[in-house]
Amino acid sequence: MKIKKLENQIREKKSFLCIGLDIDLDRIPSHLKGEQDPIFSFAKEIIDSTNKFAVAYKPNIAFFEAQGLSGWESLEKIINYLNSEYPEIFTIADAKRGDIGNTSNMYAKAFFQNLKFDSITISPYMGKDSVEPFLSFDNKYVFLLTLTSNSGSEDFQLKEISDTSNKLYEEVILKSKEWKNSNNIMYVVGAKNVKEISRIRKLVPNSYLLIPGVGAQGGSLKDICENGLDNGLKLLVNSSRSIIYSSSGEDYAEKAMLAAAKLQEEMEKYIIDKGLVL
Ligand code: NUP
Repeated sequence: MKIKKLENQIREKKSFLCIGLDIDLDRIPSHLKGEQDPIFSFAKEIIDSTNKFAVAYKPNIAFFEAQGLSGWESLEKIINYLNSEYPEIFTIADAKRGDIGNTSNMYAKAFFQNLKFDSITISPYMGKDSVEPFLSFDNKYVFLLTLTSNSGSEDFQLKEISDTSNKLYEEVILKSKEWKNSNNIMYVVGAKNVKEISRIRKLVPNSYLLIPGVGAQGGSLKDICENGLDNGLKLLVNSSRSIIYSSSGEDYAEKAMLAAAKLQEEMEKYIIDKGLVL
């Protein structure tokens, strides 16, 4: 079961690092531009050089969609490469989907059956019947956007709902626990929401939290670990740009490896400092 593999990897690698593959053609090193599929070549080198330190990869689908048909082909090659060369690694399609049930079912088929991702990010705001189609697949997981890392998260997610005095993001969590196969739900929480991370950890002590926003967005790994890391080790911290664009030269894969190793080293330190059992 893939989730067991994820748990084992976190303990073996002493890492809960997820590397975001937000691959922008304008930012990849110029020596790759002449390759037949520069996006895939870039991703392959990044994956080969960083996988010792990472337990998950998260391609953000927007970057591939922006390239049209060739972008989808690159995405397909990347997920196939991960699944064949590194089957223990957990994969997340950061697609932020969610629609009426009939349509969600098609999104689920696209990302789970066709592309064979292990999980997908979902916007929860169309409610139960928009999310449940994604939960009906065995061994496939849903990351609900709960409290996002952008400043606009204040517009709705942090607002109190008048009849409960819960914040909207809390209501998303509480409601989602009632849904069918809710054990397959995980939650996305932006790194800067430090206070809320410990609140969310208490609301869903046995669920994975995916925390983006370390690196380019300035979130602190220390704060995340203080508030979200416990013996369950059910945490994934994502960094994209600060790893994959560590260098714009021919040494990009090596520099990405060093950036990933540095984050892993810090993660290991927090695991040890907290006295957690590996
Ligand atoms: O709340 C969120 N914040 C966020 O940055 C939810 C996300 N899925 N993301 C994604 O994480 C974002 O779209 C990007 O793919 C990645 C963060 O990238 P970076 O800031 O580490 O480069």
